[in-house]
Amino acid sequence: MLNPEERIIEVLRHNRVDFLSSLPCDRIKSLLERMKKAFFPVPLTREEEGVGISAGIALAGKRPAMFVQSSGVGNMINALLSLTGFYELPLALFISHRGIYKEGIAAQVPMGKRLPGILKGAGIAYAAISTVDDIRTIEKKLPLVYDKNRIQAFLLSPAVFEEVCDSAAISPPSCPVRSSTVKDSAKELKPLMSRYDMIREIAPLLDGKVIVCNLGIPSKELYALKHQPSNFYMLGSMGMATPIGLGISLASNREVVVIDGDGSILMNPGTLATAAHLNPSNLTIIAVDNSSYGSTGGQPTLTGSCVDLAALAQGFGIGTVIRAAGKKQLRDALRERAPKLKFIHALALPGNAKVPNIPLDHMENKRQVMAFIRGAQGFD
Ligand SMILES: Cc1ncc(C[n+]2csc(CCOP(=O)(O)OP(=O)(O)O)c2C)c(N)n1
Repeated sequence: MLNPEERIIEVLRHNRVDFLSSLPCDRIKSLLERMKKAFFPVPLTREEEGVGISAGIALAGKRPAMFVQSSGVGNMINALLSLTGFYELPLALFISHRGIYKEGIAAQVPMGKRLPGILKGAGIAYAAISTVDDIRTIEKKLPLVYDKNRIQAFLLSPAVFEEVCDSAAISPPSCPVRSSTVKDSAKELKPLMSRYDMIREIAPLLDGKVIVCNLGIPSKELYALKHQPSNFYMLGSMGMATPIGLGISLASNREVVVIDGDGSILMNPGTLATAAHLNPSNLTIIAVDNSSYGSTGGQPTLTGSCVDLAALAQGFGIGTVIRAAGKKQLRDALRERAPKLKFIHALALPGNAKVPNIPLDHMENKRQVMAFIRGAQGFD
């Protein structure tokens, strides 16, 4: 007889789930530990990035699932609606539902109690898994997630795992020794080109690659300068360009280039740590740093005052970090062969080009990108 954790793993296996992103909850700790061995694990720094990574995985035709705590749903809602829901991508959400059963932490109660109402209000389908018998509901509903491109939440009561929760030993973290001085290798560079000029400069090098572009004017500029069916013009979900690119790079063998922005990276910086940890060799992140929220009127971001994005990327553990400002520097940075993940800190002047809206429906954009990725020699 399988225990509840083994049964859930079996259901996921049966439904050919490929990638499992998670952020821990004490009540599902042994389930999470077991799952690390059964599926490709994506450890998250914040639940929202998992939505972006899962979207990328789904765009590559694979099957994502997430395991998070109920409090984490509060960190995901915009991305769930404006990315997963808007683009009709599949996502199975397994939520450790705190605050409703033998809860010892009072702060879990407000979110836990309101979670069904929050999901209902957001139009996200959910099913309560309150007893071991309810695992049958997962068996029934999970296939529809991937067949019908739906978001489906399963609210896992701690009661389900009461008997087995403490059984698995958690693998301990490694604690590296660090040097006490931080190397400062950066030459002094100043921005020379606008975002538009930068995209024009690198456009010939983007051929045949999957491009995930930051929302707003960057996407419009890319469309005007170099539309190709493998460009994904992100809408709505600010901060998700790098996670989406990371997801595609993990789930396909296509070369992926993310054109991100300083404001967006500052919104979701932890995803650089996730990217550094997973370290895909087919991913390049270009951080176009114009020290401003260009798309909303050019308000200053904190890269103009105190934050150094290259140092941030290095601090998060990305091995290849290149700073670029001039035309040749930028092209060379993109051409440079890196053993693994590459991060280009592209110093840009503020300002937007006058470019029209993108005359491409978002579902058509999704269809084209998915067809392009499918055309690659994938992992099937
Ligand atoms: C969650 C959320 N907050 C705010 C916005 C409004 N918004 C859209 S684009 C943008 C600026 C993005 O700035 P950056 O990533 O630096 O790119 P840039 O336009 O400067 O190239 C903002 C604030 C949004 N779409 N979503």
